Amino acid sequence: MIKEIKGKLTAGRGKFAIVVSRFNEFITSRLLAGAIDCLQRHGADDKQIMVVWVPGACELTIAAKELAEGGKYAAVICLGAVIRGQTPHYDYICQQVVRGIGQVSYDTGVPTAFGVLTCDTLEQAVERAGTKMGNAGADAALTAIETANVMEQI
Ligand code: INI
Repeated sequence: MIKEIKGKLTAGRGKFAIVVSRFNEFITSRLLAGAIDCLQRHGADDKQIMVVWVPGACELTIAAKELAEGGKYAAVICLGAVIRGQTPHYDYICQQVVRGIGQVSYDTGVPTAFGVLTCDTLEQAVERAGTKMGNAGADAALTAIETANVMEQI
């Protein structure tokens, strides 16, 4: 018989840390609301959720690393919004953030979910922060729940 592991979509008793950037707070506050709502709907209570605000997307990684290394959290969820229109260094920020968050997961073994919007326009970000394209914060929270459960079973 083939042994198979599939992540359950229940928060269980583990704690979840959410790191969220203040830059583009109009968008990131909606990603945060989506992530919290998703965690709660999958069984997490307030005591299982910790929210850490950082200045911008570039600071997500260092806070996520500290939280993951502390060993208290089943998963870390990173939320931010990088919008091309506002910055010539958009590509550098995106590269740094994608790589940094992936590195935290890899180095610590704690699932670190990527809920950072990288959009050309503010309108695209709005669409992914709770309007027609869903909510990337909720998607990242669900990924965190599932991966935390997979890691627990492995
Ligand atoms: N931070 C973001 O989260 N999104 C952006 O779109 C952005 N832009 O456009 O510059 C941004 N910049 C700030 C950056 O993340 C750092 O906070 C800053 O460079 C200080 O380290």
